[in-house]
Amino acid sequence: MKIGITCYPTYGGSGVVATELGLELARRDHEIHFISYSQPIRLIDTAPNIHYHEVEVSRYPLFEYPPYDLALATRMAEVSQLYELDLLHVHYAIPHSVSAMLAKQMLAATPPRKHLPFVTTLHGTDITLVGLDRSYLPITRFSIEQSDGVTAISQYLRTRTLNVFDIKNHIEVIPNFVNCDEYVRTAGDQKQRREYASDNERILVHLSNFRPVKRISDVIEIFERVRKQIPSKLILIGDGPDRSQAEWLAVQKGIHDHVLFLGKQDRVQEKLAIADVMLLPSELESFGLAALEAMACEVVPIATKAGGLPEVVEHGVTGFLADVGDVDTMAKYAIDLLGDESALRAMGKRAREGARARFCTSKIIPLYEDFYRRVLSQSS
Ligand code: GMT
Repeated sequence: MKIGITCYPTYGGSGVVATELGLELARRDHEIHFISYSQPIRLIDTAPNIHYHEVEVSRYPLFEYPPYDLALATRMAEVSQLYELDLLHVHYAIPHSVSAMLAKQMLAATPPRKHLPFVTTLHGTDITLVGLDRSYLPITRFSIEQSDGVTAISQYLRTRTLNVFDIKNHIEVIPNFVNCDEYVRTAGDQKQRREYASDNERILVHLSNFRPVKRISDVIEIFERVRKQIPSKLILIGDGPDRSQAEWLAVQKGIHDHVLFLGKQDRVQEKLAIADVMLLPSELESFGLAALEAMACEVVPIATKAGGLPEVVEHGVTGFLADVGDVDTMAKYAIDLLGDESALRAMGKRAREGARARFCTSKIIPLYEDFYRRVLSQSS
């Protein structure tokens, strides 16, 4: 198939999933065309069947808000016609599904009249936050209804979308995935540990875009409690609005020397694989891709029971779950586990097995391929 993929090319989880999906589909001999305002950050590997088309948005003094969604729709239509795409797959409803809807209408109305179905994948904040804003809700609902296929990354998000938006579409749940060959703990990675921690120290890790929903201050609070009992370091991967607040909190608590802010990283698997535990105390996660990536690397997630996280992490088996804000309980889980080497390694192995059994690319990518085929056969 020839597939156009649009996503936010930055560090958000939806862009990561979209890019990894495109790369995996390309490995399965599909022709992939990324259409976005900049090259997706994980689009490092290239291949002859992977193309990237930049969307140029013209700046003009009149445009206080440059109309990216219109430029995107135009580029989607151009690329679809030029490369004879079979379908578009957009990640994150706003504004991508609206642009895809416009591109589809333009192509249908303009000779030689091409039929271009589009699939929308819902990731979370496009529904739970942005879609609930009255200024976006009606158009988000409309573009979801107009999609030829809709997928959600967890049961939680599917149910929430159906309830909040009151739409009648079928929403297929296709969970997020991880490449279990790339996200793996190796002996070589363990040598890298020494760059960050001494041999007697444990490593806790957090990976996010440092937005308020991630509750970064809870990460620091948990680590402060852990550090009092277990010699350890905290590695923070990513960047975003709450980073400086977290840095300041670490200084105030006198633990700044043990908290390592690495910023944005290209190959997060190499950093994850040296850690023992991941802290993910989010207010909400419709899936929690970071937890899954950690699990594949035998890193035990300690997360909240929020949203779709219980679909990823099995409490007491592949990780631990606590109430949002309950930093004492999350710290206790970490302290007990980090203090018991054999329990830690056994849970790490179960975490990887959990990831492998349900969320490996080999299991999930064929679900997307089947879904595309169904959309193509139903909408032609
Ligand atoms: O977590 C974020 O703030 C980024 C956001 C996104 O759309 O880029 O992540 C959402 O999609 C990820 C990939 O599907 C999920 O793993 C995250 O759980 C989800 N975030 C939230 O629901 C807050």
